[in-house]
Amino acid sequence: MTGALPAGSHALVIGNGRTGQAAARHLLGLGVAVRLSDARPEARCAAELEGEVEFHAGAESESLLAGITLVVPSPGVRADAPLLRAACAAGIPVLAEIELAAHALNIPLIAISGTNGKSTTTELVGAMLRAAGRHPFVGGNLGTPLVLATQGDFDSVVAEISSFQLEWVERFHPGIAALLNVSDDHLDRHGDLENYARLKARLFAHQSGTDVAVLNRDDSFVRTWASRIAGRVWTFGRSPLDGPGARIDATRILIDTGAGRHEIELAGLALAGPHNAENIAAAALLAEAAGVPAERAVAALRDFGGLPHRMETVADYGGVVYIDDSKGTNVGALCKALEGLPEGRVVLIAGGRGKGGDFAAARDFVASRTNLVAVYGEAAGELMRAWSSAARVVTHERFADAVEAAKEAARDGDTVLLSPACASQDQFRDYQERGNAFAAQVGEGAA
Ligand code: UMA
Repeated sequence: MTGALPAGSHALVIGNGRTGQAAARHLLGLGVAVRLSDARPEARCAAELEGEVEFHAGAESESLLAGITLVVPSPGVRADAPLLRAACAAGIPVLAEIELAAHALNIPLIAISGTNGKSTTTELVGAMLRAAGRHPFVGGNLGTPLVLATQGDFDSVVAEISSFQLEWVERFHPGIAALLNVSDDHLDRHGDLENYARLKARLFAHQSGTDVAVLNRDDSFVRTWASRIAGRVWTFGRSPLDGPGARIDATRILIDTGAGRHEIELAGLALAGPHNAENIAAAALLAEAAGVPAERAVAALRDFGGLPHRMETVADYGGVVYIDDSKGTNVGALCKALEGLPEGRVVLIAGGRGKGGDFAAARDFVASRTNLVAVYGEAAGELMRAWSSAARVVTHERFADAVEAAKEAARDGDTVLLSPACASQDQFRDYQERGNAFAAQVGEGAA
């Protein structure tokens, strides 16, 4: 389906979360009749949508498709859900919420994807645009559905885009787009790394020669796409520059896109560690592609404080630093977290709900950096099997007990790191709730 939605359209929006409600409001605004469903029997229609949408809670039967001409699934709905299969079999178009947004937006769109670092990079690009006097919408997977960018007085959009959001796109076309890295994540949903990576590459599918694609040239998966992208490719990495882009070394980032060269000093930035150097390099290139003067971008970077639940120091007492990296929900994020910490022993808390990644890939990092690992939750057994021959691992069913064990084990000079390598939903609503629980529990000892 392309172009405006035909008159008389009747949409089924699946999922009564942030995306579903925003998509429903957006469609109502376009004059489309909306049926909004949620698989949870206890789901309730939001007050502002009551009387406006036809609301269904509970089992998702095919009868929900009766009279429907368009289906908009929330990102949390699996692509192989029976209702979506039935819609496809019946020839009913299925469109992602980000696709609806892109149809309605006529301001520049900067999209950022990757397994790790995309939230930090998205926020940083937003800050750089603001520092240049622009008024961007900053959202997407970050937390605010992209369709909300169509409401409000924005002059540009900076969107964090997940693989879930890219499952049902058709002509989603960011003029500036970045792919930061690809490693095991969401394999429980996408099957294997190839499929997951292919979804991420959809970011660039409709780019043309005037567009800019920012790629990590040191990432073996990402690098392979450079030759298939129609846009101008700018790369970042630690290896020597082989075209326009950014080169990271131990103390600075050299930016050279052909239009001029400048350097960014890394000392003194709140965004510390090798993984953040990559995020900064990508953000600087994206901002330059969007026309932000270099000195404005650097000023925004110097003022940037980092993101909550992303390597956030939440307590520091008794010689022990407590770091909340609850948003690190995959194995790659854990490796980067351990790699980025200064010298010293680490007591690691990991666990929750596994996402099909290979925990053994973090074994060497865990072995060399930790003196204790407290694992918890659904993935505890798998984590124990992956790491116990290389590190001291204790297991607990409940998150709070793992945190307590870590607190008790930590000694003067240690870092207690929550970097779970797993999703939170076995014991929490989301990673924020888990991070807040960690901060509250470790904060108790600070008084
Ligand atoms: N539901 C159904 N049927 C299903 C599946 C879910 O009815 O088959 C219902 C659930 O009962 C629930 C609702 O759908 O009521 C939730 O929908 P959702 O899971 O898509 O959640 P939203 O609140 O719409 O949030 C989504 C993103 N969630 C996911 O991708 C799982 C949010 O990303 C995003 O911030 C938000 O849209 C705004 O764009 C979160 C996330 O975890 C942060 N993302 C993953 C990640 O970063 O790793 C991809």
